[in-house]
Amino acid sequence: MLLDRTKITQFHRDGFVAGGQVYSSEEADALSERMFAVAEGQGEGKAENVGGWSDGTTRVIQIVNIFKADSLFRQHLAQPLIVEAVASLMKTDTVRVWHDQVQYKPPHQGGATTWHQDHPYWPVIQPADLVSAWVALDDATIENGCMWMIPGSHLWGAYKNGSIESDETFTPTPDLSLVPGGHLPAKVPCEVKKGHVLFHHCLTWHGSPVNRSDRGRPAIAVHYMPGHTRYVPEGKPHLVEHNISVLPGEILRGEHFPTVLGNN
Ligand SMILES: O=C(O)CCC(=O)C(=O)O
Repeated sequence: MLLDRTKITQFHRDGFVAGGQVYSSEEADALSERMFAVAEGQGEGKAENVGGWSDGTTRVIQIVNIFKADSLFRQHLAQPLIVEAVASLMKTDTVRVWHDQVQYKPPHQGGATTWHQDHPYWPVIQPADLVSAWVALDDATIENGCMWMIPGSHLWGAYKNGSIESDETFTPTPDLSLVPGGHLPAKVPCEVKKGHVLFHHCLTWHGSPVNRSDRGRPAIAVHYMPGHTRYVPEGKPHLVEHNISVLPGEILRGEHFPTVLGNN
């Protein structure tokens, strides 16, 4: 079991919690080798999307639904320790996958993932009760661009469209009139050891700065839905929405949204 009562309480207070080790170093290496293969078009199958972003000097490689391209990543969705932990965090006995997402920041030129909340980017699913499990496939440190979080921010609802302004020190600079109490708690770095997992709520403010170190930063996030998540097609569309076969208002299930705990 990854999470005891203290850690679960910490998650509900802060909106994120470190979960501990889920893979050995060798297992993490095996996943990162497969990740590079998929990024180079040498996977067993095809991911939903292999892309990313660049500002000319830095870049992030992003792969969405790598589980469709590789059997080890398909197995990863149902990693028993992770699934048990997210079920307890989401207080559900049914867990499905919304989608997965690799973000790789290459050495020296790894780009930033700007401060944001996840759920406003997923307006087609409701309610905002999802939890993500982010596994480091090599040590994620302050130097190579680990994630940073704002404790308690998951309790504030959606901030604008989910995108949060920040300054040159990678510190959020939101409109404080939209922050409860008008005061922003200090950002917290979340270093994660290779093969370990970090959980965050889908409304927690988070981001990851550039990687100028000698070491790449490979990681896989899986965004898990509790069983009561429904398809509510309002607002802007989403990359994986074309995979949805249920009707508006129905529970979101189907072959593209694997059930990893409970009945389909
Ligand atoms: O991998 C990162 O640095 C960012 C990932 C992220 O934003 C997420 O998992 O929600």
